[in-house]
Amino acid sequence: MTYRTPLPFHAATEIGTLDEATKAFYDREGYAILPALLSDAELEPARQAMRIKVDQIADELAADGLITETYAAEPFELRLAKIFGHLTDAEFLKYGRSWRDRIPGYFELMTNPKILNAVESLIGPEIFSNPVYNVRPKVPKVAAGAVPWHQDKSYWPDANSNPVITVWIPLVDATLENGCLQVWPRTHKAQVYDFHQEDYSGTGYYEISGELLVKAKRAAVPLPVSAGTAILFNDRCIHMSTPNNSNHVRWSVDLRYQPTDQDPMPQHGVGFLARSQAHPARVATMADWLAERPEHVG
Ligand SMILES: O=C(O)CCC(=O)C(=O)O
Repeated sequence: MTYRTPLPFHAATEIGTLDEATKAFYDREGYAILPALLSDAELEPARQAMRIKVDQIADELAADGLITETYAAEPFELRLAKIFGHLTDAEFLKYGRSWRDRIPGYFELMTNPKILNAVESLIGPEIFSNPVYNVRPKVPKVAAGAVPWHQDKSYWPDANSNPVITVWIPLVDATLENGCLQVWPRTHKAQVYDFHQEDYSGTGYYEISGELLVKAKRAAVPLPVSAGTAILFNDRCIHMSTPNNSNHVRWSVDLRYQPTDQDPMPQHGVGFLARSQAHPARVATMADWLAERPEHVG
């Protein structure tokens, strides 16, 4: 008779922890790829949250007479593409270039232990979830889907918060065609470069300026990855993504984490205590997050 040896508890909870080679790569290149970090089942709560939002948008556009069909039977990757298929960029941008709603599925994703393990291996066990998290529905052909070359830190140049780690995860396979993330390696230890607000897409995204932009195009490393793979980078790493030239939506999230002793950036919203060895009772619950409380104080 054969017996299956169960995984010891600590092994099951430490999935996501970066090995030494990956940490060295991250430190040198400024990004790391964690292939298939999350399973389809682990992505599902976030997908469900996105479906709720898409339902709301479809109902609103139908009520305004802008669409005659809500495409409710279309699959996750196609529905929003169909909804905006004949609408303008401005109509898409009415809902924001990215979304930051408090729908329970997003909290489930942001507190996924594998993600927190990955972050812990870079900054230790006191982890604050930065208020800037984005759900990105990159819809085909909509100019607002493309994100110009930038450093995230240009959005909070005065914040004394370091390091801020982005965990970027696509919910469909991210490809060159649908506009996967692209990075400029080894820029993550640099200063905040000059930037300006771009004026061609209607988004007002920040873009690095001048000669650097020319260099970035030559240095670009595209990172096509499968759904559930995580790409980690910090807020100085220069990155971008191209428009979506496929027929489906390139759904992704970018989540941000930092050590707890850093500026929580209240000017960008309310973050939350995601993990703490020192104060485990203060870690925010779903109810805290929904109520926009940064910690559990009950
Ligand atoms: O998802 C994208 O296309 C761009 C993501 C990005 O710019 C970011 O996470 O800071």
